[in-house]
Amino acid sequence: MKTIPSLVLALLLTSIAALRAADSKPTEPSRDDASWLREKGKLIFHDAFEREEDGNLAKAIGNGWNSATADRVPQIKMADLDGGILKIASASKEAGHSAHIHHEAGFSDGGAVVRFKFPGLTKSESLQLGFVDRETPGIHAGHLCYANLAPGGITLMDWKTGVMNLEIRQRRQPYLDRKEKLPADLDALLKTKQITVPWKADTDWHELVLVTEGEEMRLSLDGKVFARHRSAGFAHPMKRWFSFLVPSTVWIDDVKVWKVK
Ligand SMILES: [Ca+2]
Repeated sequence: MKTIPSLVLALLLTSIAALRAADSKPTEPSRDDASWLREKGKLIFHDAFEREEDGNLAKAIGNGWNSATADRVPQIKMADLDGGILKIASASKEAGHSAHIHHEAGFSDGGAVVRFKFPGLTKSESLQLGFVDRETPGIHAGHLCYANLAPGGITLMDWKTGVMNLEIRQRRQPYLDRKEKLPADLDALLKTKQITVPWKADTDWHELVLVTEGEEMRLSLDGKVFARHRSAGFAHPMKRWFSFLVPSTVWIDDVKVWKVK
């Protein structure tokens, strides 16, 4: 039997070790999550908004969208389909809540690709988007995890094992009500559940990709991973709804939801 020369063997083992190390590292900034979704995933929902809305109420957007806040203010139009764009203008004051628009999703690993822009119609425009599961007990309103795009930064948040976990929420709420500092241990715990990356909002169109893969959530903008965070709640097995929370104004041109697993 021919033996493998020891130098070749050593090189081979070193390259295997290097590959393994690369596998366990966080994903690279060059990672293309839109391609990952297209290549490994199944498209479970697509809306290009090429139609007119039907009134102002919860199902006015059509194509399976639902609004948790529209029926509170039936006289106000919060979702206007115009030229293939969903133009959201929340009546947050009148409705007592940011516009909450959601659609069935249904995946463990996967995500959404959204073309959006801030139209510059109101001050401090922001957009929160993420995943909800109202069928799992122990999570306030089923809020699992979100990305929030605000004028100065983008935040990724695990709410399932963070602020919306019922036990944590119950402990935290009295401090919020009294406008007091949180106890150090609770504050430290909650800090592990989110990450904020500085970002300067503008009024251009952007392609946003928000995915969860195991315990990691990643947000990409215009083809580049912009923020990523690992936290147990991101691995929730059923992202049942995809949802937008809009405090003021935002325009959405296209939404795709993909299931990888
Ligand atoms: Ca469109």
